[in-house]
Amino acid sequence: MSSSLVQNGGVSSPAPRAAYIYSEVQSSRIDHALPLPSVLKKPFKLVDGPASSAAGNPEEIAKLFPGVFGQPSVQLVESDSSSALPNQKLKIGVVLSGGQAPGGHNVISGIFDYLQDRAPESTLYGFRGGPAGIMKGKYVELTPEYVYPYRNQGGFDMICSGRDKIETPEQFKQAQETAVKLDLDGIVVIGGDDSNTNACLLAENFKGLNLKTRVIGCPKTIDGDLKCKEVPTSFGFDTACKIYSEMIGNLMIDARSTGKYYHFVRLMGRAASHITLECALQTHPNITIIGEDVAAKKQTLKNVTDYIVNIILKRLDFGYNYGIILIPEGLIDFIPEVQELIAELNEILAHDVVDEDGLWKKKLTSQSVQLFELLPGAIQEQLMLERDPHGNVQVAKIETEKMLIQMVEADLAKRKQEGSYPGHFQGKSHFFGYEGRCGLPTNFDANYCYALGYAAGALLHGGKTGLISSVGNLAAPVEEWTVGGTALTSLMDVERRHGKFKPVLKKAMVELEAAPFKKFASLRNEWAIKNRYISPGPIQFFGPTSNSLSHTLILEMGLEV
Ligand code: FBP
Repeated sequence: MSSSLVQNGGVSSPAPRAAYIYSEVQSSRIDHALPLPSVLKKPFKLVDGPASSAAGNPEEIAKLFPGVFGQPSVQLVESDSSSALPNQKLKIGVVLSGGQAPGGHNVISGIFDYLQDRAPESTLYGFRGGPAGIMKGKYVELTPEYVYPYRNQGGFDMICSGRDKIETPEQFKQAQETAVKLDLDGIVVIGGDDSNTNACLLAENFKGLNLKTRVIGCPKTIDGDLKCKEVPTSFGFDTACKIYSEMIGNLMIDARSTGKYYHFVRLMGRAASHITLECALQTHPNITIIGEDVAAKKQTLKNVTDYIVNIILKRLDFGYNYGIILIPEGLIDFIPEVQELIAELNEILAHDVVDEDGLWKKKLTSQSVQLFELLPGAIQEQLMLERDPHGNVQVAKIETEKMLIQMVEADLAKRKQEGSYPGHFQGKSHFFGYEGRCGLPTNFDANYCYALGYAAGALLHGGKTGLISSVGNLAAPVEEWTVGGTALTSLMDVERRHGKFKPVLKKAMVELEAAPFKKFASLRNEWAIKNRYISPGPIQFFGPTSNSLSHTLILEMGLEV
């Protein structure tokens, strides 16, 4: 590989990291050698499976992706060197897309090392600042010296990320121009459900134009909602949940020590409640709200408040005036009456002037006005904040934990006045989100990401496109992990939006019939009253728990925790 550092476009980006100012732990991680699945250590070939279909509406997906629909998934299998992939110099681009997730740097290291090991003298470009970097041609050539300080380190700052989408014809044209200008053999898109949908559209677009550039996705998101049979988990989920669980465990001991606070902890997870469920399984809090459960029971905000109040009252009977409550970030989106209110507010914000005299409220239905008036002022303001580029409420900015504290407080104050609540409620609010996204990746995330990146390199080397890198058999030692690629279209369905079919990679929500939720549901009543707190402590890199998998993954694989 060339050792020069090429920057383009005068982008303002952070100065590259300097490993000499690292902490001892960071330094020790840099040189930590990563194991590879044994198939990646020997000559291998790519073996196609049967033709694939789609997660839903295959006819529509076939129409939207005529070039890549139906292609088989692929497995890497050991081979003799005569049938292994030929030596070839490749030019590959990599992009990080969406929110940070621990392990992203290792995916890039995996691609980089694959090229060095299996396609010497290849070039790897890192697109800066997410998909906008592809469109604007902002990139850096990744060299051994450039990559080194980021090995096994958290964060995305090696090339940074962004949330832009490549969707309009002009944007696709810009992406084509970059691919042609850099003479790219392939692009690896490291991202969540939206980014991988975009990766597939790009693969289709390039294929339709007979460009040689192929596109491979990698499953990233701390939210844990990009998974399927072949892709058992998204990277970053393991590390983020372990960081949050350590902090929750600490709060549990604090609560037990002071005996006077209820800690309301809101946990990241824009849509699905996987993070909240995993942290509950790791720590055993007194109350855990799971959004998908609330939606299935069609609960109102008042129902959720009543549930919390009832447990607080019962705990007081047992002499406990403290507790830990976990709330998923996306909760309000699961409550039908709040969904209705948000939909009405979206319309108003899109088309009307929100005047100070409140005339806009006349456009709300009477049920929504009532609910809006019931909400604390700060939440009302947060619901009116600007939407994200896709028109969604920015749930990370809505302080649901504070709202619930106020609602519980009001209920208990009323009971106190009536003489039915002798306790003294003090709620403390916490939001654990950003602090989990850039931690040093756990051994699992470090190894998983490295294998995902190495596999992405292999898939591009084998001329594949429109696949997501997939590594399986994760309960076994790394050497026995399986490696391959899954057709992105096989994970897709369509949604009808603005009169047109739009492809979407289906989000994997918490399944109420699956083992992780069932296990939680069988224990939640006991955890509510009896204190069964578990404090997992900090992430370990050596010793007995250092290679443990998330409870969710273990239970989903049909194993016992
Ligand atoms: P991705 O889906 O892109 O991985 O991001 C997930 C997430 O971390 C959510 O948990 C959170 O709601 C959101 O990002 C916050 O986004 P932002 O970084 O734009 O504030």
